[in-house]
Amino acid sequence: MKLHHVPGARSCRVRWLLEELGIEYELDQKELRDGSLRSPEYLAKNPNGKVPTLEDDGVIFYESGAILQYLLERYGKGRLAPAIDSPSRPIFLQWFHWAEATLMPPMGVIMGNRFVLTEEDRSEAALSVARRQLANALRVLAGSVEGKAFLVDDELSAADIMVAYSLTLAKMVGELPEEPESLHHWLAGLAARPGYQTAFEGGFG
Ligand SMILES: N[C@@H](CCC(=O)N[C@@H](CS)C(=O)NCC(=O)O)C(=O)O
Repeated sequence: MKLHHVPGARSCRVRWLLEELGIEYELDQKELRDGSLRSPEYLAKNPNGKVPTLEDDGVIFYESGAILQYLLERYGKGRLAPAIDSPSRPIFLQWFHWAEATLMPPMGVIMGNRFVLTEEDRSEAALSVARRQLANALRVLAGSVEGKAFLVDDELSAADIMVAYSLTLAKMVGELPEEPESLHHWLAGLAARPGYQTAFEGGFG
């Protein structure tokens, strides 16, 4: 199995899950700005020119959430996700998808307007709307992790991995406020795990 990865990118989610499941993998570590994500060989694997991309058993595919779901279904043996018929399953799915569908869009706008877009394409108005949306999402998350170590039941699930990646990104770029405390407490518990530490090796590249 081969994971195409950039330090600090969403491929950290995949690496973290691989570590937690104890799956052996080869890492193809790339950099955001050296053009390697735009090479014809890489674009043949992922025409979006983004990471993560996973190669396993003759199949090549992308989208961090889809990759996590595939790994759980194929290699999870029931770990890191509530059973399909568990009442916790819908809540697990809710948070799993909330990470990319609700938390990441404002982060994308913030990252774009702070680091990626050219000066003329940047917009203070867009940045301030995205920060309001982020604050709203963080308020929702904070209420759900208050006094808890994990989002679902009392154990680590792939929903924690999906969401904690996004929160780590917000923290790394100074977009995570000091309050509410519950967010920092929840993230610190997850960040103490060896799998998290391996996944985030190299910081944000
Ligand atoms: N929804 C996709 C987003 C993938 C994505 O945007 N990856 C970023 C890094 S976090 C990337 O590779 N950006 C490189 C670029 O746009 O040049 C996923 O979850 O896999």
